[in-house]
This record gives sequence, C-alpha cells and structure tokens, in this order.
Amino acid sequence: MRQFLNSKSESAANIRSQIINSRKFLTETNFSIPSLDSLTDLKKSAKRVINAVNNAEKIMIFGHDDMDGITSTYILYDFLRILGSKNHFCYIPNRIIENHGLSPIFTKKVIEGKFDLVITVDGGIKSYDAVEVLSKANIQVIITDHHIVPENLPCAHSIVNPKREDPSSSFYMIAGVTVTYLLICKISELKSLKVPGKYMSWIALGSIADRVPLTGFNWQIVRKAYKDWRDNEDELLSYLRNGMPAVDFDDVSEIVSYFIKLLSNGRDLDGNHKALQLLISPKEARDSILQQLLLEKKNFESSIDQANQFVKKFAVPQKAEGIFYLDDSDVIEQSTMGMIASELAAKTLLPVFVIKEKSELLICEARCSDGFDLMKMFNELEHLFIQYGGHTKAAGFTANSNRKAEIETEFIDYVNSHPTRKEFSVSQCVDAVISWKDFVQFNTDIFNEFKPFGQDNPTPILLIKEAQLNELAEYVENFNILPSGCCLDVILKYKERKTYKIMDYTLLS
Ligand SMILES: [Mn+2]
Repeated sequence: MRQFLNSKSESAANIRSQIINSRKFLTETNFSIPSLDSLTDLKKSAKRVINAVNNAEKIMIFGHDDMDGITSTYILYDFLRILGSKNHFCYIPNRIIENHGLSPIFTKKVIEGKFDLVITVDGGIKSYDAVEVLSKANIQVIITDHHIVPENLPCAHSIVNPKREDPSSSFYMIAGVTVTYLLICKISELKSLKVPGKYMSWIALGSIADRVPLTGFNWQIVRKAYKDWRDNEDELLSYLRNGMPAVDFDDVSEIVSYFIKLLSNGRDLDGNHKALQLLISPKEARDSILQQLLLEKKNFESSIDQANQFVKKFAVPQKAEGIFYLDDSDVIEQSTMGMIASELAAKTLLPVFVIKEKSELLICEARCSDGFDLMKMFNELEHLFIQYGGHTKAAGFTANSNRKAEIETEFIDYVNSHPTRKEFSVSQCVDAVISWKDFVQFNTDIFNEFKPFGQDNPTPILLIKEAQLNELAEYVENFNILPSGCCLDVILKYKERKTYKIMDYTLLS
C-alpha cells in the first residue's frame, strides 16, 4: 500500500482554492482573443475568401470526418451563407475509404465540378500532390489546419496553421475548429461584421472531442462557451437537445458529451456525412437524418461495449515497454481501434499500437501517456509508412501489409530504447486533501466552475483523510475493491453525477 501525502486536512471551504492552486491556469478566465496578426497568412486567406464570395466563385470546403472536422466545416459553411454565398459546398472524406488529406477522388470531383476555390479545415497540411494537381487546374487552395507542420509546405494560395508559429503562441495548441473560427473572425473584422455568438458552442464541441489541452486560450474559449451556452443556444442546438433522452439539462457537460456521441456518427459516401448534413439541412429535412444518426449511435454504443470487454480481458505483456497489437483474427472493429488504444494506454501508461489489416494495407491507431511522443517516433520511422499523422499522444499511420514484420521489429526496438513506464503515483495527482467530515458536507457543485474537464484539466482527485468505510459505499462506484476494515485514507476521482471512483487507499489500523 502506498504512503500518501502527509498534508493536513483542510476545511471544505478550502477545496476550491486547493484545486485552483493545483491548476493555476483556471484563474485565467477573462476571455479575449489575442491579436490575430500573429497568425501567418490569416489576413491573406480572409481576403481571398471575401473576394471569392463577392465574385460568386464556386467554393468547396474540404473537412474531416471527426467532431473537430465536422464542427469546422459547419461553422465555415454557415458563415459563407451569412456572407451571401450561394455557391459553396462541402466534402467530408470517409476515412474508411479515403486516405488522410485531399485524395485523388476529391481532386477529380472538384476539377470536374469546375470549382474555383478549395478551403480545407482541420487538415490538408501534407497534401502536396493534390494541391499541385488543383493549382494546375487553376483551382486555388486555402489550407487551414492545426496538425504538425512538415518541413516543406504544399504550394497552396495560403496556409493558416498555428503550428507554423512559435510554440509560445497562444494559438499553438488550438483545435481545427478554432483555426476556422479565427479565419471567420478575421473576415468579420475586414467586413465590419459581428461574429455569430453561437459558434462558441461548436468550438467547445470540436475542441473537447479533439482532446486539445484545456489550458491557456483553449481553456478560456471553452470555458466561455460553457458559461454562455444557454444564452448562445441557437435554434439548431435547441433542436438537437430536444432529441436528447432525459438527462440533466442543467449540466452543460451532459449536453456536450451527448452531442459528441451523436454527431461522431454519420460517415457516408462521396464526400457526404450525415452529421454535417443534419447541421446544414433545412428544418424540414432534419428529422429523418436525426433518426439515422440515432440508430448509428445505438449501434456504435454496442461496439463500444464490445471494445470495453476486449480491453478488460486484454493480457498486458509483462515488462513490455509498449503494446503492439495486430488484430489478425479480426476481434475488434475498425471504428473502435482508437478507443481501444486510448483505454489500453490509460490502463498501462505505455505507448499502444492497435493495428488492423485491410486489403493489403495496415491501419494503425496509436495512443500513449505522458513521457512519450508518438509523432517523434513516427517521424523517425517514416520510411515504413505510406502516410502518417496526428499529435504527440494520438496518432495513426497506414502502411503496406508486406512490411508487417519489419514494422513490428522497428517498433519494439524503438519503444525499448525510449522507455516511458514510470511508477504511477496517484498521490502526486491529488488536487485537494480534506477530512471525512468536510467531504460529507461539501457540495460537488463547486466543481462546476472547473468544467469542462478534459485533456490537462482532468476531473478533480481528492485525498480523503480517515474515511468511514461503512458510509463510503454511497459515494463510490467501485466500493467492492476495498478489503474489510473500518477506517482508511482514500483517493477518489470525481465522476460526473456526484459519484466518485476509488483510485487508491491505505487502511488505517
Ligand atoms: Mn482536429
């Protein structure tokens, strides 16, 4: 059993200040957008979009089939409509069929469709070939992205990506939807328009789903969206909320997590996406699309149940520095690969690679915890892949099947020479130390001001001194892990809906 911090108990009134102390950024709540001038090509892109709308050019928004990509596409599509465009469309590549970035299927479509301008959101930073093909066909491309910038950039008209800036930039870690929002802000500034307030809710959805760190500018923007959610609630958000099953409507987190679960479904063919379709369709067309999405959500939830079973039963190899799982007997579904990799990484604190083989291709979803950098690894092993991309802790690649053995060997070598496994010390993550008496008295509503929880702003962890075992059961969901005894120090992680999970404990004699 671990020895806990030797801190003395604090009064309940102090829990708040203890949490604020452990997460300094939480005090930065005054929302203001830092100067937009610091973003390379933002003004150039904004001017090009304004021209395109003024000249009734045919515009294609190229998005991405995750929540960040869908929200980015939606707000730009909606804003172009506000600007007066009647000639803009969107294309969401289906990742199961098309590769990352602008595919030949897409370029063919925009060339044949005689488009004038392509604007990418949440992607495109590595689409050299496609951008070249398009510019030869006299179609200009504006790239907006937030993924790591390669050494050479595509020959686009303009490229807005906060990763082009210094890592100290306030915008460095923003989501794709926030990059899109800043483009909208710049266009609005040039045209002296007011930016629609409703976009804030969509930024929150995209940012939380994309797991950007909820600190700094991300924290400010998402926090503002939470605070203003009801004031900003537009007709579309209300419509979606009316379709929700009975949940706690007072809790914005419940609404956000429901929306993410709903709108993450809807992959379709030929650049269509049902979730996006639902957002941009006229009112009368919504109901039938919503029904389809709800059905897909239900099916997805049952694959999540299966995935959870898989994670539960997964035998973690002893002394491994990484987990390399090739699903050659087709046990898991492609749609849950990322989730399985995340769960295994959280469970083992090791880098995890979940790989499936599909028509001569290897598809990998990789996840890791602190202390490891997936992109650094992928950059080093670039020669093995057809393509790869992602972030430090969540990334993926595709490769040729015949490189299977080679990939496995090089991966194992790499993780062995870059070990990350650390003795996990829950006590180091504790936000507040409180007595049992204070714990039973305080109201979890004080946690509301720290929401939304997410990357780098996890749900609070409390160390309760001298907890009473016979009363603890009513607060925790995993009471059965405790041995019998009467009194203990216990570390609890707050869960939604006023319950906790036991993370660690010490029995007191
Ligand atoms: Mn993204």
